[in-house]
Order: sequence, then structure tokens, then C-alpha cells
Amino acid sequence: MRKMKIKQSEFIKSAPTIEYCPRTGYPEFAFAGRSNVGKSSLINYLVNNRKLARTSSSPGRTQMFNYYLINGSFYFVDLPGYGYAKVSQSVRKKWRIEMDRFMSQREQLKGVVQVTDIRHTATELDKEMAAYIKQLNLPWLLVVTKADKLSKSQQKQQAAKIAQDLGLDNSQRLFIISSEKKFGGESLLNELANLM
Ligand SMILES: Nc1nc2c(ncn2[C@@H]2O[C@H](COP(=O)(O)OP(=O)(O)OP(=O)(O)O)[C@@H](O)[C@H]2O)c(=O)[nH]1
Ligand SMILES: [Mg+2]
Repeated sequence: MRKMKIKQSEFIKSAPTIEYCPRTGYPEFAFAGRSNVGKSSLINYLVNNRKLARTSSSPGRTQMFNYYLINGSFYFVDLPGYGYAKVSQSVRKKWRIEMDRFMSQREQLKGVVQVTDIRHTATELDKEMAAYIKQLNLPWLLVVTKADKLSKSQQKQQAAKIAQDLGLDNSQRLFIISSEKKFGGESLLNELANLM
């Protein structure tokens, strides 16, 4: 079991399509999930830098493939949230195409971290995303975040329910996390280290 310690992180670029994504060949991990679920906050927590990824209380802020270089050797990619009602139909359609190209064509992509809110049952879009990642045979890690909002026993129960609804059959790939209270991230980082 490898361990990962993050010593350095920096914003590299926001890429509108895969043509603009970095060509260094470094391994990368993408963070996907419903809009406002806490993807950017999760990245900031993992790298211990509150100012790295832009977070917001208004959903739909992350609009492109946002690349963060970690320890000078791999990337975290913050993806735009799905399911945000105020984004126009045409923008959503375009995003679907770009996301599809990204997921299916980026050879550097070593895994997808799917993020859901521990308080909510999985939506149709969450299920669709989960099925999509699995079908691509990409390592899939499920994070249920905002765990600070529930009691310890509720956390376990809700996490199990979400994992079941999304068809997660490997409990080692389920992570109960709070970016706000900063817990649960270490085991996720170690799992990512094993995928590089
Ligand atoms: N209590 C609590 N709040 C959180 C946690 N993580 C994120 N939030 C809050 O949730 C809101 C959305 O967080 P973001 O990290 O911006 O969410 P996002 O998924 O990146 O959103 P988009 O970029 O719009 O898709 C912010 O108000 C955060 O402060 C958490 O672990 N606990
Ligand atoms: Mg974001």
C-alpha cells in the first residue's frame, strides 16, 4: 500500500476541450459530480490549500477542465458539475460531448473520483455517470462528502445506500469525507497513489 503526501500544488490552466489539456503525459485524476456537491472544496482539502480551486455557494461555477499540478508530478482535474438547471441546453450538450471525449480519450486519466452529497440519494445523473465510468473500465472511486452534516451512524448508513444505488461493489473504493471538518481524505489519497 503506497502512501501519498501532498507537498505542493498549483493551478495550471482551465482547458475548454481536450485539445487544450496539458501534454506532459503526467497521470491525472478527474473529480466529477453534481454541481455544488463540493468537488472543488474536496480538491482544496486534499491538497491542504483553501485557495487552490475556486469554490462557491452558487452552483455551476466550474466551467472547464481545471488542471492542478500536484507535487510537480500528477494532476487533479476539476470537472464542471452536472445537472445544473440554469445552464442552457446547448451548453449542456456541448459539455456532454467534451466530457465524453475527455473520459474516453485521455490516456493519462488514471481514475475518476465521483463525488456525491452524503445527505442525498443518488440522482439519475449520478447513476448515469457511475455506469459510464464503469463501462469505460476506468478506476472509479466514490466519495460521499459533507459528512459533517450527519452523525457517525447516519454517515455509514447513507454511504452504504448511495454506494448500493450506484452499483459500487468494492467497498475499498468508498470514502466518507468532510472537506469542511477535514476528515476521510487520507485513505482516498493513498488509494490514488496506488493507481498511478
Ligand atoms: N458542510 C460542508 N460544506 C461543504 C463541504 N464541501 C463543500 N461544502 C460547501 O458546498 C458548497 C459548494 O462547494 P464547491 O466545492 O464549490 O462545489 P463544486 O462541486 O465544486 O461546485 P461546482 O463547481 O459549481 O460544480 C460551498 O458552499 C462549500 O463551502 C463539506 O465537506 N462540508
Ligand atoms: Mg467547483
